[in-house]
Amino acid sequence: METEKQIVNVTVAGGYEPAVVNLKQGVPAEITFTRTSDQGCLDVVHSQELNFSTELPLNSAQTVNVPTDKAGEFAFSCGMDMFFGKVVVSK
Ligand SMILES: [Cu+2]
Repeated sequence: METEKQIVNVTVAGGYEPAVVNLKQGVPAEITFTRTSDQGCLDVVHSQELNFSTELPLNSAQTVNVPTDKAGEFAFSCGMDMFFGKVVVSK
């Protein structure tokens, strides 16, 4: 059986676009963040709940793996917790 993978691109420019990422439970997922603006303080994106933290060099796509074993809503934010997005994992 072929394993499918969910790949979501999020643009980071004064916030997260899209700010809500919908994922299916149990299917491996990754989010690719690309920061395209120097606006704000979004050079780090992290999530305690999703267990990732990564620097976002300008105009450089950075991919993180996102666990989808548990359904629910999980926040991610900039390094200073000023800008927020969320991942919604559902069946
Ligand atoms: Cu910030």
